[in-house]
Amino acid sequence: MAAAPAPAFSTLRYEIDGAVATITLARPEALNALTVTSKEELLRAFEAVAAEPAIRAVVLTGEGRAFCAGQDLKERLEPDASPLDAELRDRYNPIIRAMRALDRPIVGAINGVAAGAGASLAFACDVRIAAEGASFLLAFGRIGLIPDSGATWLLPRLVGPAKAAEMALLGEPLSAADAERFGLVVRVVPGERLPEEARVAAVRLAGLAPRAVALTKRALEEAWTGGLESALEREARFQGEVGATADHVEGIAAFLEKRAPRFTGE
Ligand code: T3D
Repeated sequence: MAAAPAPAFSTLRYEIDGAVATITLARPEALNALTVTSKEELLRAFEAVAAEPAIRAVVLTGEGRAFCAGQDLKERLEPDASPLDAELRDRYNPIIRAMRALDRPIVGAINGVAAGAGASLAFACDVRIAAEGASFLLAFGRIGLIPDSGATWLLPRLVGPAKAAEMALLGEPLSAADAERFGLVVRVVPGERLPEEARVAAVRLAGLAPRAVALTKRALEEAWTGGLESALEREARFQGEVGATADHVEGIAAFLEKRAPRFTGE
């Protein structure tokens, strides 16, 4: 099935290539810092993915030398800027929810520094690959704020509570190499290789059985909030669902016939 034409945006690029959508934050002159418009557009981009079943994987990346420098601090000083709690509830939190609720995997191609809410965007991806010069920075303490946009929940689960506390309280940046050591990124690659590495990972994800990928993402997500008992029961429920799909039958047939599977989402 062909994907619908890509919607138009002014602060990001939204490109579809086969079953993969690539969202590129594109305000490089401000290190892709997030304005009201870019937050609204980013949410709209994830909504466009959610509405398009032909897209089976997403790459999120940034243009230029940064992934995203978080809230645009120049815009924050404008007299009509929303109060911080409203800005989080109305603009940041919906993006993080949309990313975590999306039933397609998101590959974060972390091309440079990911700071503040930009780091949270990276944490909300399902798989992260980093360029050698990339880093993660909870730059909140320096401006008298607390980590937000899901960072206090996501980061300890990704790197462990001790490293998360160091990053959150002391504002220590995490280099790409250390991010790999702590399991935050799956791989560090030379910057020029990053787009291709991210594309290969996304294409691979897009070739898997869509319902199984969706329910694996959900099972991993829900397992964070419950005990082993609820995980066992959820796995049984989800497995019952994917076990009844044509893709499961096709997967077994392909294995036995020693060929690549042709998954259709049925
Ligand atoms: O609405 C709300 O406020 C609530 C939500 C809050 C969520 C948040 O994200 S709060 C955290 C906001 N982000 C930050 O505090 C990070 C600020 N930026 C930095 O710490 C550094 O720029 C970086 C560590 C990201 C990169 O450092 P460096 O030395 O590589 O670059 P630079 O020279 O500092 O920045 C280059 C340009 O980008 C510079 O502009 P200029 O001087 O060339 O015209 C700089 O002002 C601009 N820039 C960088 N970050 C931001 C930014 N402009 C606006 N907002 C930014 N966040």
